[in-house]
Amino acid sequence: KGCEKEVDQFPLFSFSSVSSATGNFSAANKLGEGGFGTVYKGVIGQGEIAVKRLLGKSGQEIKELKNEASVIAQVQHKNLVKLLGCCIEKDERLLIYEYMPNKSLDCFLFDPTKREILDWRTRVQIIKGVAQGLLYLHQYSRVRIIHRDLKASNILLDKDMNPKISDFGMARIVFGGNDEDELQGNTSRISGTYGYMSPEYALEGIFSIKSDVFSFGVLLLEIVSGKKNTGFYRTKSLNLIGYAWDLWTSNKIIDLIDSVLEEASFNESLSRYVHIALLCVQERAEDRPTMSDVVSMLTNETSSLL
Ligand code: ACK
Repeated sequence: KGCEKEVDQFPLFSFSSVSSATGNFSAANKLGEGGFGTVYKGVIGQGEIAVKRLLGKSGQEIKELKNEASVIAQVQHKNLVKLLGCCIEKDERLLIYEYMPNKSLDCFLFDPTKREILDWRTRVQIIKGVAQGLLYLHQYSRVRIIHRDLKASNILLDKDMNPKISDFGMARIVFGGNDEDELQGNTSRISGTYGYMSPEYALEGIFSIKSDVFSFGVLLLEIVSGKKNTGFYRTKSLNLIGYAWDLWTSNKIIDLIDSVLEEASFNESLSRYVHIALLCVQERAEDRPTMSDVVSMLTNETSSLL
């Protein structure tokens, strides 16, 4: 099934309408940059939009944009960012998304002044939402999808601070197989974000739903601790890879908790969340829970896995 066909399933926007919605892609409307190009804010009628504009015209970049469109064409969930349409005209490749007024989780979590806005209740809402979105990708959607680049900057927040997973440029669709551990792929082009990457992916290019679970665990630790994962070490081949699992397990749980949360909520659920995260960042993929296990651990007060 060709990607072009899937892209065409979306409402097509004309280049001129998107261009005027974003003030001709003016610098003032720029939301940020990604590996693929630039994201702009725009207004069409009453609605606000975010436009992802592919700049590079290389085969790889076009492939990633098409990949993103073909993946997102398959999915719809309250915790996944919604694609409203696209534009393919001449040399232009645009993806048009719903606008997320609170931008990314990254902006809140690692900014000392904004971090305080994230009270425990909001963090729980974000953690549970991301877990639901990822579970949907892994198991509820018509196909199984491995995101491969889950991280704080790819979690967007709506006006009520509900999280939406974004950036499907690296996602892979895997078909068939009921045994969740069997659903894996292998790549020699290891791209993603060190620190969130599971050891088997960083070292050998093996990705699976369990490598997403690892990234989720790192994200969960970041949300609870308010600290960015920056643990790195050198491998035999002298590449730097994320070493989150050691960094976090070497600390006592209490030391991990974000100081802005301490008095209000060092409670049982907080330490439960750290335990869940530590299960997710285990070195061996087969020891990690599935997202379905994680969601039930997050929602049930008691679980045999804890
Ligand atoms: O962290 P940010 O402010 O939030 O910077 C990145 C940047 O664009 C590059 O990805 C922001 N961004 C991406 N998609 C959206 C969206 N749908 N609504 C609002 N901001 C977005 C993201």
